[in-house]
Amino acid sequence: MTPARPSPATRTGLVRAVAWTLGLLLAFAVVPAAVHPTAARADNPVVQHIYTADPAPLVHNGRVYLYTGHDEDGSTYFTMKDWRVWSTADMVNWTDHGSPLSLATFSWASSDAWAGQAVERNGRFYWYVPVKNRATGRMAIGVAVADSPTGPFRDALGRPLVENGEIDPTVFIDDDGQAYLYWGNPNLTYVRLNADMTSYSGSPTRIPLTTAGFGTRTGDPNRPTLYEEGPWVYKRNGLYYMVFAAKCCSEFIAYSTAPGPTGPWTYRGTVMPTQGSSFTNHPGIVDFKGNSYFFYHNGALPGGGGYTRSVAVERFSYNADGTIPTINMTSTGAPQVGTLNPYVRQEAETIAWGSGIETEPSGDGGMNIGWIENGDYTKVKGVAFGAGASSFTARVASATGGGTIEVRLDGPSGTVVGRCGVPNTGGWQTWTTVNCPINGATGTHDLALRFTGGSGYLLNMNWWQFAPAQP
Ligand SMILES: [Ca+2]
Ligand SMILES: [Ca+2]
Repeated sequence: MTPARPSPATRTGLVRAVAWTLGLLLAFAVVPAAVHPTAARADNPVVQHIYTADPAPLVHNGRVYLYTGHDEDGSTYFTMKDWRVWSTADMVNWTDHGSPLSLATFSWASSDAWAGQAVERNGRFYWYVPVKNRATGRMAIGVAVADSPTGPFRDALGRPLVENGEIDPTVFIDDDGQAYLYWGNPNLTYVRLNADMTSYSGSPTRIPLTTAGFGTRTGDPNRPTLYEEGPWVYKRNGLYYMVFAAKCCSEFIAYSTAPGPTGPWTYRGTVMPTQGSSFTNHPGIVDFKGNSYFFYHNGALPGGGGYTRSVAVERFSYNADGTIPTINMTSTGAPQVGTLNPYVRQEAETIAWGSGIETEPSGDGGMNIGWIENGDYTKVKGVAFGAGASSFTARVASATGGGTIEVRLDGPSGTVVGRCGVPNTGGWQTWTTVNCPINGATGTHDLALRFTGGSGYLLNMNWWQFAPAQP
């Protein structure tokens, strides 16, 4: 599908810079050398191979699906053309599901694939996004629908759902089944969605932006409250929460609560202070497997900043009275929940930390990793080998001389437990399966797949799987 291997020069520079930064950090890390010196501890940002922004998590069937925007490499404005989907079962190993929604999905949209949110209802997935309406030149809210959380999504209406020149939709379905769409900058508006999730009843209604409801901003007579944009509405223990980007610029994350979905709102203070070298931030909150998680974005990747952002996540606990504690950005991220099973097929694009790789839609189905050069690697965390693995299988393709997959425990410089050669297969999307013996992989370890070979691109990988040693 990409026979010419177009060189993502900026991206390659980015990931190389990540690797360099990690190397520098490791070089100066005060860690006993005997303790896996190359096991990178960082799990934030969630994605390393592209810039991501405006997180919207959704819990479905034992996974967190993360819907994000996508900042173009080297961007100097909010130049955004598509949205991305990622998912995880353990909060650290994230699977790249590619881009099932883009500006091209909306025939009436011209630009600005900005911050949206997806929700499930009756087995269908509805993704609300702001885009510029070509006909009016104003920002409008579109809705896309799919039968799977990873799409493909199609335009549900062929026109905007609502349009008032404002952005940042959040969607919430109350316990009684009534759904609400909230959005806006500089105003904050809601409308009651019908059960079909693609039409509404009544008129869009403005939420009064009072200082009691949304805090006091000083220095801007046009914006007397802290509310700026990016609302995220949900309900917990009977209390309604509206988390939002506050003040500008730089933004911080604040929140308000209310006894009902339409208010009255009471300002509750800061969730995340201004941090992280992006002048915007954007909240998303879910509970998953007994924990609460706060998603946000910053400029933490090399080359990162206000227009080249990255989504990150922290675990947190509500205070006993339901208030949200102050949450700080970390490079550590959320701890892993559970382990990864190496004895079932795992996608190559399931990654805790990647260096030098890219992803693309695969002719073999789903996504594959590619643009792999000598020394590039992927790492997954917490792989439960148990009594031991006997062999490793990988689905691979190569239009060049191929290379070697080094199977390493704990990190890209960790113990080699196997080496798999990958031959020329006749094309970047001409797939074959390679297999090699494994020795010494027992217990639970991080796993690095490190790629070695000559110059240029070596191979693509779609998936991998270990076989257990016979008892
Ligand atoms: Ca590369
Ligand atoms: Ca795959």
